[in-house]
Amino acid sequence: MSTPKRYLITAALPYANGLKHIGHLAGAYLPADVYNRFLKAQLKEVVFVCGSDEHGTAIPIQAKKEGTTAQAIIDKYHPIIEQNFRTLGIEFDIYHRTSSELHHTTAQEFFTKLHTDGKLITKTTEQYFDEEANTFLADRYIQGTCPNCGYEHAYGDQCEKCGTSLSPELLINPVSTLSGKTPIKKETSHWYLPLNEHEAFLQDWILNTHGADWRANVVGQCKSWIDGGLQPRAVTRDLDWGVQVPVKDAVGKVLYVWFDAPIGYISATKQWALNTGKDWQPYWNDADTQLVHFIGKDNIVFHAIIFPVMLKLHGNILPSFVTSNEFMNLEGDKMSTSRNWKLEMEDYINDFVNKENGGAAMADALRYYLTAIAPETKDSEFTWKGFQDAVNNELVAVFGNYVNRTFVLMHKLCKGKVPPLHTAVLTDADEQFIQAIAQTTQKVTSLLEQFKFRDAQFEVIDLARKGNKYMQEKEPWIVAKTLAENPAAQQVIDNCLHLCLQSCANLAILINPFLPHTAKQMLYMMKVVEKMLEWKNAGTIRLLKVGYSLREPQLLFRKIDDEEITYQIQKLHAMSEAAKAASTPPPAEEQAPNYAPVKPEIVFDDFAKIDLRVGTIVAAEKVKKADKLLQLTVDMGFETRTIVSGIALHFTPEQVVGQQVTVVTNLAPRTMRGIESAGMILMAENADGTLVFVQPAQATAAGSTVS
Ligand code: B3M
Ligand code: ZN
Repeated sequence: MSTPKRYLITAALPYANGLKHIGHLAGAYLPADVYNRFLKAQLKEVVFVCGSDEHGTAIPIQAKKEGTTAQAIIDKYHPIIEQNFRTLGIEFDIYHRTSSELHHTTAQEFFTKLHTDGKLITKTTEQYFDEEANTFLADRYIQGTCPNCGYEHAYGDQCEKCGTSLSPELLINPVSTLSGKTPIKKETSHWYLPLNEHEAFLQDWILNTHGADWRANVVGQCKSWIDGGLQPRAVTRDLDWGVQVPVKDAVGKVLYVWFDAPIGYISATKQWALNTGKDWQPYWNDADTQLVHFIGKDNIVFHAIIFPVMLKLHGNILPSFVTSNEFMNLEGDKMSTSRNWKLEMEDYINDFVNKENGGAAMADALRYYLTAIAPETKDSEFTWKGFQDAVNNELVAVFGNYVNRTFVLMHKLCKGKVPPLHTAVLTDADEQFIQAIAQTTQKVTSLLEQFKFRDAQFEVIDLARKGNKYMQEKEPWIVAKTLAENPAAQQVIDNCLHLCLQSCANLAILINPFLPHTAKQMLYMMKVVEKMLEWKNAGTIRLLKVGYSLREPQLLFRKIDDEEITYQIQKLHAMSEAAKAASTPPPAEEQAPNYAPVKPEIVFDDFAKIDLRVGTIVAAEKVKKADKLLQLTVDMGFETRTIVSGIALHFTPEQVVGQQVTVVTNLAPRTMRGIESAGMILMAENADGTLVFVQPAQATAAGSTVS
């Protein structure tokens, strides 16, 4: 393809049925964002779209679990997921919703065109029906044993264990997830996309045109699908949640979620155009557009086989790249929402990012580690120790340290100004370092163009490593000691720091797609505007003007302590144990808890006397000779208090440190086991006696009042 005129980047639309974890982030959103920032730094015309997938059976199933409506579920999760992404620096141009009217009409028009052009076929077949719930059982409403791996809880559309995509008829021993009963079969009519008619096209387009430039995992999965023989694929369902099938008499039928969701990329582009006064059409209709899909591994066939056939039949352009990662495991096991073996973006943000002093840099720290271990060609593994090592040994010790040393020395030895470059006295080492800057830029550019994000980021850090080595060899701080007898030595110092500073400016440009917050911090230190980050500026040593005075250095990253990772590992195990306990249903008689009787009525003034505040537990230890008591040090914002709490049988000291709690602040002090307790911590008690903290849903400043 000649140089594209414009780019459209899409990242898979997450189901708005729950919080998303770092496996999702690493799989699609982070690489998409890096690519987006890389193209934008080249001043290309780029639109980066994403949004919530709000249809399919996953949503009403979650609603049932939470005892609410499908609408309430999407309204709850859509904004949180978007905010989580944005906090971690994922810079979508639009984060749209498939529940929007614009999407419904776009998807319906798309279907209608295929339908009226005679591109779809209809078939009447027998499908599973739940007599008790009086409904057909599409996709996740049916479970059974996977014919591929034997997993007993595979869904009608997919086995979550082995990733195979399924259809309800393939399940062994199917049961309805609505009633738990064995379903009967009943006739129903649906529209199908006759994939079998497009086999030759797919064969040629995927295997011949893109066999060499797409990743092996994508080509491999498509090949095995095509080799297996393609079948007509139903694009409608008997369901009441989704986009209505725009055909008269198609009552109670909606578009299959995997038919409407990818059209969500089109409706998102339309909404972006409406918001910005631009034209959306060329992005989907002009062959000079490069369309790039970033997706998870289990979305491959939908983006590389089914959606392309839909686009071709509808007259749109086809994707130039479909880029998918393998899976990222966590601490030795597969990430799983149902088993609670995961690290949610929300949790990471609460524990690391929503903190004063360096919190924002921790978003970059996560981005760094996830890219460093990106499962581009094979599964990879997130470990907390690995995270700590990457942050402490690479970001802090190599990148941050190099930038910091450069600025400190420039202030000490060059009066805080960019020193001149004395070309007459350049050494081989200087020349080599200048070359390294240019070569790194070329390498990073070429790797990013090939979607090799992991290697590209490695090269950037490696330039900082080379910078440290160069500085170590030049030893300007030693040379400075000879200045009294040899004033000309200042030229050696100038050259070294000139090149180190110019390399720092280059590092800011090159690291920007990966660690955007860090790049901005560096701009601040260099007192330059964002325009400097344009990619074309990289590779040269003419970025910072001689004589320009720069700011004092700021630490770009902080170290991760052992306690922080121990806490995270304990938390991961505790959460997964809790999920295990919750998945074992309690005996029937335990299901209705015995509620404590309601206390006698009080007037508002009685309540108003209680001073409730948010506090943060900053230290905890067991009280000697008292099994039940923990001595807590609680940061109340305005002061720090000691509170003794009877929770030692429920929590270890490590589990409570860092927790935000609600404190009764004006309760008269009590002395327990010789310790004066200045306040009380509110707890909720479940019917089975387990305790949970009453705490704010989001990080809140200590000392905030609760009313
Ligand atoms: N919502 C599946 C997923 O989150 C699906 C992606 C749609 S992309 C058009 O894995
Ligand atoms: Zn399976």
